[in-house]
Amino acid sequence: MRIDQSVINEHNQQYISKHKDEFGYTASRINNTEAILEKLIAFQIAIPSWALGTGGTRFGRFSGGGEPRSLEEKIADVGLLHALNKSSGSISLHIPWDIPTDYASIKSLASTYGITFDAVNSNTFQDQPHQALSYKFGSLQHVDKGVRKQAIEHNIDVIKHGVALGSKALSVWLSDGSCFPGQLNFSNAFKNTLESLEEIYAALPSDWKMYIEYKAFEPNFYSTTVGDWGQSYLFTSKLGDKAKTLVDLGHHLPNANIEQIVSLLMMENKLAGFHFNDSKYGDDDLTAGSINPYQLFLIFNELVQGMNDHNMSHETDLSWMIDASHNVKDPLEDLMQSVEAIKIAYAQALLIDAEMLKSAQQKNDVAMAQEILQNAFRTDVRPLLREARIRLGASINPIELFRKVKLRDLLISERGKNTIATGL
Ligand code: LRH
Ligand code: MN
Repeated sequence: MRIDQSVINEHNQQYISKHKDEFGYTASRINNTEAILEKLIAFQIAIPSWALGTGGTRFGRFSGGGEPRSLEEKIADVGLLHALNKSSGSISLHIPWDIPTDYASIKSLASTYGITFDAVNSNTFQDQPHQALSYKFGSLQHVDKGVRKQAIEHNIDVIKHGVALGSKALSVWLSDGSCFPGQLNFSNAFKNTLESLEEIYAALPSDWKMYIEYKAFEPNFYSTTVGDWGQSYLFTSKLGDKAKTLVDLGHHLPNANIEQIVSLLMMENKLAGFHFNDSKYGDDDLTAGSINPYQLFLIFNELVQGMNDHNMSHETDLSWMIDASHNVKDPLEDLMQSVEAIKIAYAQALLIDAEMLKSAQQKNDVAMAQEILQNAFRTDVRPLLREARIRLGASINPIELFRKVKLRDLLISERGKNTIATGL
């Protein structure tokens, strides 16, 4: 499914004059408008290949129809998102949910949509048909060397798929852990996992990274072998410079201070990037910024300061990815809202006067420090995002256009009402 540029331009026409007023007003109140626009235009967020269909829970799944039936249709859906917001310029694949059959045709198809391939994800949290050994009691941690070997080989296979597609990172999330006291020897599980990760690390091409994603619980409910940022940091520090910690916002225990974790991982140059989403309780995988937009803003405050302090490229030095699951929203609308919320938090963080904040902190002027942050957070930056989209040839209002041209209905007429996408 492709949307014609003329349809986007025609739809934008009706909003241009109102936008010019709002953009003019916003630009008149901030002193680095063009610098912020340049950064917003360059800021691309990878879309998870496993979140283009309706998710669900063990209690039920309510499909919305028109879901992608193949990797080709998933790339087309990311292409549609990118045409509408010009901010979703890459896809993150999950193997074996999205094994490319023909690398060349997949790459050329993706390039026709302006899509590249971000990190590739391995999967040793499910047993595949015809799999010799089960991951029921873990994979890289497993007491059985044969199971660990099988999981190591899978990760090395995933690297091969990624190399063929032009990806530059392997993303490893391990569900490994235990559900009951006494079930697992924690230090043996750690050592087995480290030894296994070392074999995978050794197979990484020289210009690749390995992301180690931590998670507090689920599917194991007593211990998780990579259960928090400290454990992930322990692994990445022992593995080497190519190993970094991936922060999935939903993988923390309640009230964890994620912005502090981000600040320290950046200080150690051990932050890989993010799986953006939001949550109220557990790994809810809700729309980014839908529950706690202030936390997302505070995380971007640490990111912008950290990237500037370490002279990092905002565009390429960290991996910006979404990880969501859609139970009640249209997957594409949900992803467009997440991209918008992430870029709003980024733009607000770019408004923060870092020098003024540092001087307030040096003077322990707590109230002023909060004033500086909240002035930025309470600034409506949406005119800046719209201006960036217009300059990129995208839609001023992606979701409204998605609905106006009935894209979901068109996808249903093309693919059917009951198609099920691989993934979560
Ligand atoms: C685990 C996780 C991980 C993925 C999976 C799809 O909860 O966040 O990033 O592999 O979701
Ligand atoms: Mn994740």
